Amino acid sequence: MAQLSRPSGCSTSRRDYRCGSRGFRGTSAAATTTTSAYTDSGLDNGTTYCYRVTAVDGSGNESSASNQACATPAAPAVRVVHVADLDGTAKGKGKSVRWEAFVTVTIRDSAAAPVAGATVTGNWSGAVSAGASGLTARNGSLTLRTGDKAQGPQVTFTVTNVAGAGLTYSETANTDPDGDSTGTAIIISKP
Ligand SMILES: [Ca+2]
Repeated sequence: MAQLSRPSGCSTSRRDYRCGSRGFRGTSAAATTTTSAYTDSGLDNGTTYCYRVTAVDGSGNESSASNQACATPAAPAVRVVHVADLDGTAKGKGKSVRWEAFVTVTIRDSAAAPVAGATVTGNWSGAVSAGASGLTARNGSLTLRTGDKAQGPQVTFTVTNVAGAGLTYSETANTDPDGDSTGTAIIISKP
């Protein structure tokens, strides 16, 4: 995007003709505006667009054009992220049949850098049926817990989504270096 800026000294008075400006893209007028800024949209990324501005007064007299200013729009950077590890632990509650499971999820990007602030969403199934979600910390990890309500021999945690501003989740890249999960799902057994 490029903006055609208000000429210096332009007042906000509606009668101030200097506030009326006409932008050019190439050799034809791209837009006419009476406001202080203009956003040019619908452009192609990677293509350079150059602009000049003229001012037009109430009688249609047009100034000479300003110097040219150029800009090249680019697509926003996309960070592709995946689950780099799932680890599970379990804790018994004395003689109670109930127990608690914990899963630590680690998110990394395609350069293997830890991803902080990613929202990990998943669900527990088996000994507990519940959804769970949370934000990764600086080291790219977060730990989710079932609470003291697991009843049954084992519980599975499955990651259903990883989301965040500028992040794209690639489930097919999920992995687990120690092999105790598929990278997407992990089974945790009663202690
Ligand atoms: Ca693991």
